[in-house]
Amino acid sequence: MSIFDQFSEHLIRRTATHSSRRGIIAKMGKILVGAAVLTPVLPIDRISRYANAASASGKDDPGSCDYWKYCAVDGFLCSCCGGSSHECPPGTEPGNISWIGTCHNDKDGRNYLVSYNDCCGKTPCGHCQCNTNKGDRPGYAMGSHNDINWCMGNSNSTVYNCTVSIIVGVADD
Ligand code: ABN
Repeated sequence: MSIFDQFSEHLIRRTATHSSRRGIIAKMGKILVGAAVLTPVLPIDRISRYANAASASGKDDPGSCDYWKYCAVDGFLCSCCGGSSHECPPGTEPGNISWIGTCHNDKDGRNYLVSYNDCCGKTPCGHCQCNTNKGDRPGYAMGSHNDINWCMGNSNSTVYNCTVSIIVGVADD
């Protein structure tokens, strides 16, 4: 037997003689409780964890209805349809008429005017349907109703594909 093996055996036997199973379990319990109490107060950088939590909630994700710019949207997000949050997908064109909303951006604490333009010329995209509808009024209040195919104002194609959200200005300056 090598010296290392002898030393290990000696150490293990000594530990076994001087400690009970219950004692070891009790010690492990103390360590676990201590770790649970101390970990939240240790000076660890948790910013990335909170950043992930924010994007998991969709607030930072242009492919999610929770994205701040989409507060008054009604339609399929062009960012899920081959375009982006502000660009129509290839083969479609923006409608001439738009719906305007005011959305609050948590990141800088400001309110922005957002224009919701329908993209026209292809069949409805069918992905990421969002109905956040802030400021929307029932259909009988035509001037404040957003559940409308704004492509109807186009001469080329009135077929609705998806909706883009374009920042047109700051609302509270
Ligand atoms: N403005 C989006 C939309 C398009 C067609 C029908 C309803 C709403």
